[in-house]
Amino acid sequence: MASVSTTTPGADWEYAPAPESREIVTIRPEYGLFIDGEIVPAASGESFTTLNPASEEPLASVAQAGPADVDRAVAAARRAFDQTWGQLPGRERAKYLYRIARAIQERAREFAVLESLDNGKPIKESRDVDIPLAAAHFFYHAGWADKLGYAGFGPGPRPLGVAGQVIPWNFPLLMAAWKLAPALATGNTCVLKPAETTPLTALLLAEVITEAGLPPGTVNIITGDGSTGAGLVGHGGVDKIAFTGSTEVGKEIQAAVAGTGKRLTLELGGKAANVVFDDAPIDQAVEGIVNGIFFNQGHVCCAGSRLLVQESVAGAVLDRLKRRLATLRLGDPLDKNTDIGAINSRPQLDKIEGLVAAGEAEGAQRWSPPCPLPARGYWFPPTVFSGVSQSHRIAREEIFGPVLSVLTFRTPEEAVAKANNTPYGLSAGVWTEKGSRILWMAQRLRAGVIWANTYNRFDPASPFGGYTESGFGREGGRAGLAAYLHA
Ligand code: TAP
Repeated sequence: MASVSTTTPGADWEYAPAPESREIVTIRPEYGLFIDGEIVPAASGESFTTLNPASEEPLASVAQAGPADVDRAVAAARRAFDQTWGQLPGRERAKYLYRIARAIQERAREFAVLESLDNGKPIKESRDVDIPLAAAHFFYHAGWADKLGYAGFGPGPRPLGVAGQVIPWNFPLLMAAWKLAPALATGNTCVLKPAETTPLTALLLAEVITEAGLPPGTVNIITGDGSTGAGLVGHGGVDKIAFTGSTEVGKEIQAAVAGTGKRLTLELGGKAANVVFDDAPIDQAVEGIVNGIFFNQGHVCCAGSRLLVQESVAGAVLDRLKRRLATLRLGDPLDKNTDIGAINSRPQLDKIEGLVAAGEAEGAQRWSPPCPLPARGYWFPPTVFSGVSQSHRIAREEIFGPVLSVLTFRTPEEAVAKANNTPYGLSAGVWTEKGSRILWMAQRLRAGVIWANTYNRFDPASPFGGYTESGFGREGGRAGLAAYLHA
């Protein structure tokens, strides 16, 4: 594994560093809450610090919203629903959403650099995946806003009202777009709570929303920790809760919302199987395995964290996988050559280290390519466990890091049984040259999304969501609109 920080230009065909400039981003020392179209301090005056996980450098101080701020934000969203945004026809709402989409595109580089600084993800991912997809979600939903009456929801589908939305840190701007775009397209107003470790791109989005001229209160962004999220979930003025995050918190939210009449969608964790048959094109499958688990440092709910490989090709697949992993470059997230960036936070790094230690203690074989880690910041090398059995914790629990557990199978039936042996049901991958086998597998795998001969492909037109402990409800496509409309 090459480390960007140790490269010598010209030697051994190493890459020279190609850092993206952070000049394009102006990070203010302090950020307030975005409520009723204005930036305001938290009523309590409390704040917290958001860090660059690649260097542990403090980036900014951010307001910590408490109950009084949640109240203000929900009241502002209610007024906008009753008096302005909620009264607009779909064709007018669409114009605002198109404006937001175009502004994200125009400021894409700024958003990408800020996302990589605050989250630790490589610039090539924020630049090529997160930001373009966030813009695509606004474009896609802008197109729906004036066509809802023809989408099979009856002649005059009605919005729910005020949506309370809580999102995680792994795709901060993209998750904000997944939540806001369908809610706004269908005529709802929003109170969004970003994750504590990654609030900055949501606050830049507040600037875009202001410039796009949305009526004050249509979108409110309240930063804070889990207690802010819990306050929003429990607020009596909210009609719908949309949550993306861990299964553990999702269960708490489901219990809190039960019996209140609030509508709820939960997008939770996963432990996906990426199934490679012996007739798969091995080189493409290896690329798919790498993309499946090492994209975004494995901080991906639908990550292909369990590789199920047919026994007859297991040795060949593992050899090629290891050779490929030795070429991945870990280091400075702002370097355009970087494949693997920083782990988002100290607690997440602790969680990964704890589960990896459990994997070793339970007898699985751990392997990583030679990989010097930067001295400061939160880092974990790409790691592969072989000899994993289904009962191992690393085969059952979501690690949410760059750690792959490899299991084998002999028959398609065994592959299905092992793939489905999980409390989760978010995603799966199938690698085979036979179309009939893809369909056979897709009918039997219990997962919301199944990729065939590819992995981690996202499109706003394609509904995304899970079963069982991965949650319920869909985001994207026509199904995603339904989550914000009265049935
Ligand atoms: P969580 O700890 O569940 O946090 C998610 C969000 O909820 C954060 O904004 C968090 O605030 C907030 N929160 C924490 N406790 C809360 C409570 N009691 N009530 C309301 N809100 C609360 O998850 P995470 O560690 O940020 O994200 C990783 C998890 O998200 C993984 O399990 C991953 O699989 C899942 N995820 C799922 C999907 C989909 S689409 N299924 C997509 C991305 C991620 P703080 O940040 O301040 O803690």
